[in-house]
Amino acid sequence: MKIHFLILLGFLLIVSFLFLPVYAEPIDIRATIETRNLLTNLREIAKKGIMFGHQDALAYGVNWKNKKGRSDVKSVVGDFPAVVGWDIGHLELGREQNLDSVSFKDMRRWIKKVYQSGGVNTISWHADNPISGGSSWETSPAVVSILPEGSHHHIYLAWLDRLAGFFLSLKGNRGEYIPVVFRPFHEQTGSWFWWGRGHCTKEQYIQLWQFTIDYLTVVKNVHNVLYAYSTDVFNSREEYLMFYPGDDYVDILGFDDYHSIKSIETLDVFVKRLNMLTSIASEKEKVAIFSETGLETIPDPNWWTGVLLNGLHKMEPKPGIAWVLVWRNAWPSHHYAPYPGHVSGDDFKAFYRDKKIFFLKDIPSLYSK
Ligand code: BMA
Repeated sequence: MKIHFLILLGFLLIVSFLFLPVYAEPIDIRATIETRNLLTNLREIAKKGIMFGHQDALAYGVNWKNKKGRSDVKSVVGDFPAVVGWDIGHLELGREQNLDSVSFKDMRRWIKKVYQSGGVNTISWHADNPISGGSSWETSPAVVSILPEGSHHHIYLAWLDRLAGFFLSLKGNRGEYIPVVFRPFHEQTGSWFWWGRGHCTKEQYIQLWQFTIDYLTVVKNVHNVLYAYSTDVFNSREEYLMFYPGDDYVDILGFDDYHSIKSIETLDVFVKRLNMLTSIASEKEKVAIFSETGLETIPDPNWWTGVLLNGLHKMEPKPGIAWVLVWRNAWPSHHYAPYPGHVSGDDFKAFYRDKKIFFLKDIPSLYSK
């Protein structure tokens, strides 16, 4: 009797272990528990469906700004995006507002709100050119000068000190740090940013990436950040990995694509890219994301289900991507999510109802086990 009981117990234990999620280890070995849980939960989510994200979702929308509890996505479907993107461009300069006039004080508040409701905060960085003082799009050579041996390295250190101060200022009610996904030096396979292709060598890019992460984690003790490597469009595995800083320096793999999702005509290119991304991510045991996309002003009334969802459904699950994020709703001629009365509103509601697409109400809190 006793032996049978022990065998049964052993069997049950083995079965329950098989169904437990495998805990993902962030590259920062000192990552906080909430940050670890976030990575593990992103991995689990990607096996089940895709979260919807929107840049600056809570800060403003088309024809409004800074209204408590408002979001264009919420106004259309009655639910918030599960992922909210923010940009910290100009934080490096010590400014109070980012390059799109969002105050960092408000951003901090919204990041907390998203965290408390269980969603994800992802942060991009349209940093100014540290040498010329121009914008991110001012491409005179700069990377080489901010590396440890470079003439402007001290300036870059001051920038990172400000970033670290911001990350460490993100705290929940128990005083715990709020985890965020940081996606620096993005779209590097394109050549429009000063850190992009043609404006620095692959080695310099990688050195900048690795230095940035080592400095934030080791020197500044920032342990609430997951790091996302996010290219622009790419047509081969080699091109995707062109600037890859190594498995020890990346938690999440993504890409931005505003091209192949324009219409159904190029859907196969889109699906091919998604499949390349998820293959690389699953090989490397990293989480995959579709870090930025969208059709500016969404003039096609069926774009959400006809193009975006259509492509996402065709992706081979290996697992898939944890989220898809569309860019900001800045003004009437520059927006990527619908608002009330929008021509794509009904189709967006159909996209919202899809079982594989998760908005905030569909996800558990991603910060606990
Ligand atoms: C671009 C545009 C710009 C904006 C930048 C950073 O795609 O939306 O207006 O300043 O992103 O958010």
